Amino acid sequence: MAYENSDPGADDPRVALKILVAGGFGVGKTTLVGAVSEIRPLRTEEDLTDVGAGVDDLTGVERKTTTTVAMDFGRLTFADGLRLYLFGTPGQERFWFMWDEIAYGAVGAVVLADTRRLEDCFGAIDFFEHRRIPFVVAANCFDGARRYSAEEIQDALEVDPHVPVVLCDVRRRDSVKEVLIALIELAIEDSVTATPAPLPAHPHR
Ligand SMILES: Nc1nc2c(ncn2[C@@H]2O[C@H](COP(=O)(O)OP(=O)(O)OP(=O)(O)O)[C@@H](O)[C@H]2O)c(=O)[nH]1
Ligand SMILES: [Mg+2]
Repeated sequence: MAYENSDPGADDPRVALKILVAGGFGVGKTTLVGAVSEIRPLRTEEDLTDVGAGVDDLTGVERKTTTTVAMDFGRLTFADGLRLYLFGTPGQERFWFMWDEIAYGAVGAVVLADTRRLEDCFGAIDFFEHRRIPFVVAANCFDGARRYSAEEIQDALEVDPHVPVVLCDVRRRDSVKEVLIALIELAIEDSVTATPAPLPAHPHR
């Protein structure tokens, strides 16, 4: 797959797809969308001290000062005319009631994982498995965290062997693109081999 236009907004995309970026609290979803978006990303950050004082477990992300309370939104266009609209979900469980709304019409998802807190992404994996939305697991390699191979992470998560597990650094644009390309390839593969699940009724209709 080719990379994006030098002026990505100039041409109309031939195909536009909605992609979700999900995962546990503080795993790097907002960072990922911001690293790759060709437009200024929409963010809904609130100060952690106001929103979750005494509630949020900051273990592993002690330097984090804000959290997503609704969603992130960004856009990425590849040179072959494929445009991705990226929707980042809020990570904290008390905001998960919004996930169905945000997920509506998505063709695939990135489940971001932090290998120091792998269990935090189980909720996201369950969510996409139940809705039969194709997903890749992307392990965000935080500085200082022990490195595991993709195979080790796949074993630990016990996900279906056809679910790609990719190591990434969500701060790096090229690294995020590799994750997104793996997801698009999976979504294309799934669409030719599987009967697509019927689109669920919109949660507010
Ligand atoms: N060292 C390091 N820090 C990272 C990395 N990825 C993200 N961070 C930092 O970790 C924190 C988490 O980033 P966010 O992008 O806000 O995480 P999030 O998943 O959107 O968080 P919520 O929306 O609150 O669930 C931020 O302080 C980032 O700067 C990484 O790969 N390495
Ligand atoms: Mg966020």
